[in-house]
Amino acid sequence: MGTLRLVLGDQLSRSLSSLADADPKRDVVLMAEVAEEATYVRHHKQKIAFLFSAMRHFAAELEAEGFTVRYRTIDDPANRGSLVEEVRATLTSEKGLSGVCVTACGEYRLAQEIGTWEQELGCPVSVLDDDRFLATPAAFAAWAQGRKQLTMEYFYREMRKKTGLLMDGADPVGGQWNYDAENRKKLPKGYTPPHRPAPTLTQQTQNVLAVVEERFGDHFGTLTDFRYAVTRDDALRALDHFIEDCLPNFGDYQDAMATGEDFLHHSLVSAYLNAGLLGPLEICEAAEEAYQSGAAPLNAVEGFIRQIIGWREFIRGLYWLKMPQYKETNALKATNALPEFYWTGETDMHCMAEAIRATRDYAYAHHIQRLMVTGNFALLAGVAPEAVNEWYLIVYADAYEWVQLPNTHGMALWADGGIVGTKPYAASGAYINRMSNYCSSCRYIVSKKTGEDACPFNLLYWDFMMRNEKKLRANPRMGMVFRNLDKKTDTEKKTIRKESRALLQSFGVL
Ligand code: FAD
Ligand code: DLZ
Ligand code: SF4
Repeated sequence: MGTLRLVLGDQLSRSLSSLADADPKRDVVLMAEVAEEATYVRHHKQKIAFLFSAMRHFAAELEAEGFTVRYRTIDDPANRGSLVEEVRATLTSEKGLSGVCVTACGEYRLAQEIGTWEQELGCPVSVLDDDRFLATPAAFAAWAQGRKQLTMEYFYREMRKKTGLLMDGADPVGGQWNYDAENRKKLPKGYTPPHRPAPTLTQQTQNVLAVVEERFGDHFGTLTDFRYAVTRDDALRALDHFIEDCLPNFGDYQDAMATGEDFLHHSLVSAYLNAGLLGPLEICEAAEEAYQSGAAPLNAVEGFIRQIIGWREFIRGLYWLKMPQYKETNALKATNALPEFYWTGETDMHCMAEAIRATRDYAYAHHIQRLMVTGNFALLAGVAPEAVNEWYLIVYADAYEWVQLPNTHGMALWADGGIVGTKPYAASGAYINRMSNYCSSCRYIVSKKTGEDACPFNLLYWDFMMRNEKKLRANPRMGMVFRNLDKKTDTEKKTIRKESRALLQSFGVL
């Protein structure tokens, strides 16, 4: 008897555990584009197009290898709309299948559902570990056991030792584990970041783009400038380009932002990595090789590797350790509405308009835009975590709950009360001005703290501190902030409160 091997949209890796011992003679691979997965949140059009096209190319590669692949397209009239019904139909239509095998999925919601399938389908369903990560959920839990604070930096050092990346025996190459202090430069005036070539659209991608526009035309985002690689080969080419042209300055300009520059020196690999077209180790090894050959400096290479074997793995470990309670936390009791301009980009705050425009056009924004612009605004404005989490899960092509949630809920909103970050990443306009050229094109004035034209981030920053004083004053890392708040007179505080309220009302937040 054979096995039905279900491959999900973000499992496009030939080394996938559910394919490792697959027998092309007896087994059947099932891949399905289903409305349930495409609409459980209203994903960005480019996210759906990227995944559907990448799924179709991956299915064709498996077929070329000799596998029997049953592939259900979204516009097939026989499409049953959900994964479980597609599995059931395939078990019925294909003869000689005795059970189902699937690699563990990336979202708690679907994992719970798959847990009911044995009963639902009346056959064995085996769920295998997803070994495309460096740390299993069990290994992360063992590392976390007994620690008061889960600090990424310590976890990262373990991952460096485990992988041997940038190690000189037992010591870190260069003598330091972390070169972050060197990675905070603003982009020099007149500087042109590297050109980012896009792969030629295959016929399959063009078909998918048409289907997505027709079927999901009312979802957020545009399809006009679709630039994603949809095969492993094209993703590898994009990686090569990053390593050669962008990595050398990745560290220096990692936190920089600039009007009209949506990609800067970032790798743009997250969508490929999270969907399985590329693996974390091969990416880090390519970066290390650039350091060894003298093509990229240590601050860039260490900073880049840390994001992948440090942050990415740490975030995933936390998700599986803390779910499902994690999602229910709301440490700052934030309940306000997400402003409409998160969907339209129509706001006079130039930094926000830029981040949302890039998000709409590319299903992408880089980390500092996500954290210190759109995330920071939602934090300061007290927007309810559910609304912010949903927005981030919808709008980015790399978004799956295992990685989106701890980043949004924990890192950006501090809704977890200090698990991901010891203090909220709250910042006034001064930070955005220091790291970007946005403020010079803004109708608000970044140096103004109150009054007409005052930068909203300035007003909201102090209002946030006053609103959350009881919860944050005792935090040892917030001492300086509250000492500065104490220097404000009662009249100043009243003005901030009054103007912030009016501002939030005008934004539709209150
Ligand atoms: P680069 O800047 O080139 O970094 C290299 C790689 O490091 C990324 O591709 C990514 O795989 C990894 N990485 C870096 N930072 C993180 C991090 N904090 N968590 C996990 N991996 C990281 N990343 C996602 O992959 N999916 C998400 O849904 C997502 N949502 C986010 C939401 C918020 C509010 C914030 C603050 C961050 C979020 N991130 C998310 C992390 C990070 O912003 C993106 O991974 C990164 O911007 C992707 O662009 P890049 O590939 O050019 O990254
Ligand atoms: C995100 C997504 C979308 C949009 N569509 C599909 C789909 O039609 N079929 C599928 O197998 N997977 C899809 N995915 C990815 C899944 O949502 C993803 O596997 C789970 O969220 C777990 O990470
Ligand atoms: Fe953003 Fe304020 Fe600068 Fe305008 S002035 S771009 S709102 S930080």
